Amino acid sequence: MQKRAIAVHDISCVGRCSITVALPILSAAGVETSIIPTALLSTHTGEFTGYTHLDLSDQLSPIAEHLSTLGRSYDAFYSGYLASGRQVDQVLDMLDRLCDDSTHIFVDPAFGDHGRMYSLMDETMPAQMRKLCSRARTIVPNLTESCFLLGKPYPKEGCTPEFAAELCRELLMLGPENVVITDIAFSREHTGLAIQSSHMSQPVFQFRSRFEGIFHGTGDVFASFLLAGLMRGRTVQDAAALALELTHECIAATLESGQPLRFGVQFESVLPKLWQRLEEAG
Ligand code: PXL
Repeated sequence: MQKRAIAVHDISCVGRCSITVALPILSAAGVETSIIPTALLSTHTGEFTGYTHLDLSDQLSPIAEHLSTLGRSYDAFYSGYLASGRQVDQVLDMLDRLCDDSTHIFVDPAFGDHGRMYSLMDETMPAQMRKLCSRARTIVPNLTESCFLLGKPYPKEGCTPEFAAELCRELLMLGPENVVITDIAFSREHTGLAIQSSHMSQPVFQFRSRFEGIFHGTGDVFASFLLAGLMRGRTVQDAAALALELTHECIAATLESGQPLRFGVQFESVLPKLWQRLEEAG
């Protein structure tokens, strides 16, 4: 049976993030994907100025209410960038309306990076997002979001394996079964993931060589590849390894193309490989 997901993110018209990444990646994995847009922006807020921003909070409950009458169930509920801390309560309400016990609730907190919250975020976001993480089966925070979620200072001087393990342990205590932290690095040369599921006593780490630069939207690209792998039956560690490998290839392709980095990473050329690798997995 074809799998079905619902993706709850903003629409950034230009810049390859959120829905413009989640939708093509999940579709390329063979997953039917519906969307609920949380905000409409002309670009992401990372390396652009003068962007437009329309908060779609007043649409969320009516959309969820209508969708709940359609008699459809979802194999995965994928939440990403939300326009405000208040929207978390609306997303929690969506979980009640649109999900059942078998729905994989997959949460990318998507509110910060590089030690800071994104430009339009309000202070309530970390505490609100903790509530959503508590309802999730899998969470995919980056190092910055993990620190904000747990009220810990961002390790400016670098992360240690002990600190990464502490983050994983405390994030698991919020309630999810699987924690995948991105942007984990113990040296300048590598970057990667800390992965821990509730049955594990320690995280496992996966690394790739690090490219110099800030690559917008890679969190969304990675999370979308990860969910694609999970929905196609991979284990968390296998799906994470595939997502890390493919994200690395997207960055390499972007650097080779010479495109300005604020337009996001070139994931399009990697989609055939995603399909191929998921088919191999059977
Ligand atoms: O990729 C995360 C993201 C999503 N949506 C918007 C953003 C960002 C990161 O800056 O600004 C609008």
